[in-house]
Amino acid sequence: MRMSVRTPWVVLCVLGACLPLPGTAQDGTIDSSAGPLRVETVADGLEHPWGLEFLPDGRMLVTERPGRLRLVTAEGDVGAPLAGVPTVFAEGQGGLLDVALDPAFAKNRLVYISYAEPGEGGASTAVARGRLEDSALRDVQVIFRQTPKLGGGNHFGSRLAFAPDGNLFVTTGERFKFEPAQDLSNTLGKILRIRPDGSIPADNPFVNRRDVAPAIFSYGHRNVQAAAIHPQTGALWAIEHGPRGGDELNIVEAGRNYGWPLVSWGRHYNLRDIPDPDTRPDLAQSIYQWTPVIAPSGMTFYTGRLFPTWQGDILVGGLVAKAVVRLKQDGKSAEEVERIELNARIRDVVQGPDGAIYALTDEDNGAILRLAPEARAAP
Ligand SMILES: [Ca+2]
Repeated sequence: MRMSVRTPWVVLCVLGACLPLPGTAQDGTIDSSAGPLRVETVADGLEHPWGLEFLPDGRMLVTERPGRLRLVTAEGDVGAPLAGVPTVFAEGQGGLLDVALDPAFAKNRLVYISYAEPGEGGASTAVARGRLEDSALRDVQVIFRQTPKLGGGNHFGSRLAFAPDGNLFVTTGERFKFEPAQDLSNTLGKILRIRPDGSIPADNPFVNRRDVAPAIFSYGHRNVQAAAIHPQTGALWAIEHGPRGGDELNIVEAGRNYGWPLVSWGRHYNLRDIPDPDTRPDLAQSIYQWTPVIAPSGMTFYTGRLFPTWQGDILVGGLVAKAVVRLKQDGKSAEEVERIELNARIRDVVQGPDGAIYALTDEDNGAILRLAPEARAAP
């Protein structure tokens, strides 16, 4: 059975009988197209956890939006905040955001974080990296920062995704200021492509234009908080928040304009009009959109062994949907096929080394949830 996204219930299924229970996300068994799913809280007591990454040793690195980075063991023991994390602008949607491991982490121990960086004029999205030790990030360097800093607490992005070629994609937002997403002299409302040390790849699409910020890979984005590399094509796929309606899934191509705020599937609350139609031939077309919104957070392509029927599927967290949303995709197009209702704002979705699905709940007392099949067929 499938519950409405607005209903404040979870579904408890026992031996095939499903019973809705009130409350927040909790341990139990819920129904899914892959059979009953066991949902368990691996750890809680995390304040608005935002990004999660597994280390090769099975531990997790988790960000908390107020500015803490912690190690969490597979058993759920939550470590003290790591030293060395830069001061963040922890207001509104700002704070410590995503975390990513260097592709050569096993050798260099480098960890990347994105965050809202405070400074004169307000804040802006920044990326830093440091070497992970058990109690600290060491030798932390800021490898990217937007300029100038701006007032307001909205639309900082930001997800980090390493491409197969070793470059780092950084997604941003337009700080709720609309037009900057079309202005190529800044990095607001853009997806950026940098080298791991923050330098600019020589084959970025606008490196030969002096009037363009050279880190720009694509533009016309509103607020991109979900991004992942397609496991077969190697392309970056990203999902951004629409205004009132119009969350969109985009395949991100070099140099392309994704339209915001010239066009949108949504309506911009009552602040201003976004013209119809929802796209134009000269603008990149999203491959899927949600109206009403799910409020997309983190995403992953599922490639694990626990869910054979979900191979290659997109799993994206929904803040408003309070669910993990599953989409089928074929490398060129995608379509939602299922919502795994969790009755909590979901901020990130990650595949664990065990093939289970891990989700962060965006709450004052946020949790790491683990989703796995309740019972597996005998071999
Ligand atoms: Ca668009």
